[in-house]
Amino acid sequence: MKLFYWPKTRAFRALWMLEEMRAPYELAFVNIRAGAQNDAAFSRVNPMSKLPALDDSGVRVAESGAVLLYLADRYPDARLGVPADDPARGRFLQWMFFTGSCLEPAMAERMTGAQGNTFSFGWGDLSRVEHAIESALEEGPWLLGEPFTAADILLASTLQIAFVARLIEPDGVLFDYVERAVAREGYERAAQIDHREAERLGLKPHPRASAD
Ligand SMILES: N[C@@H](CCC(=O)N[C@@H](CS)C(=O)NCC(=O)O)C(=O)O
Repeated sequence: MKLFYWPKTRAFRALWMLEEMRAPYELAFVNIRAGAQNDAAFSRVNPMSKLPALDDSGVRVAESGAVLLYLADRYPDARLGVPADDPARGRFLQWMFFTGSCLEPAMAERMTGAQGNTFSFGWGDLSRVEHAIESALEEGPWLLGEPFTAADILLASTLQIAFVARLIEPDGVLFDYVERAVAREGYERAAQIDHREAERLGLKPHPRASAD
């Protein structure tokens, strides 16, 4: 299993997933700051020329949500997904799509200061997105209640960015949720690898959001 990766990017989500699963993998470095994502060889892996992407013995997958869903299904024993015949699969898929379809566009909109049409835009707006996450977390520590899943990796890693960029205030239910997620051993291992590689490559380490 090869993860196309560069530190301090959305490839971190896939790294976190792989570390949670303890699956064997190697990192293939794509220096997106130097334009390596536009090389013809990588464009064949992901025609969008973006990270993350996977090559699993010739099976190529890009888009972080799809990468995590692929891994969850490929390694069911890691229990980071929900089997197709489980009634919880529907909710799991909903949250697997939510980060890329709702949270990220709402964050981008808030960042640009644009005034969107909340009725027509698929993500509504950031307030509606925050409210949806808060209501999902009423049931338990994670999106699906007790089990921690790939959907939590997507969501928590993206909320972390929203906190650092002060698009969402780092407090309350969402902050506690992210704190729980980053306390996991899988996160810690992935963060250490990301920091180590960022340092080795001369990049600045990721800032962490704090409640103060
Ligand atoms: N929707 C994509 C977004 C991926 C993305 O934007 N990756 C950034 C790094 S965080 C990238 O590779 N940018 C390089 C470029 O656009 O040329 C996903 O979730 O995988």
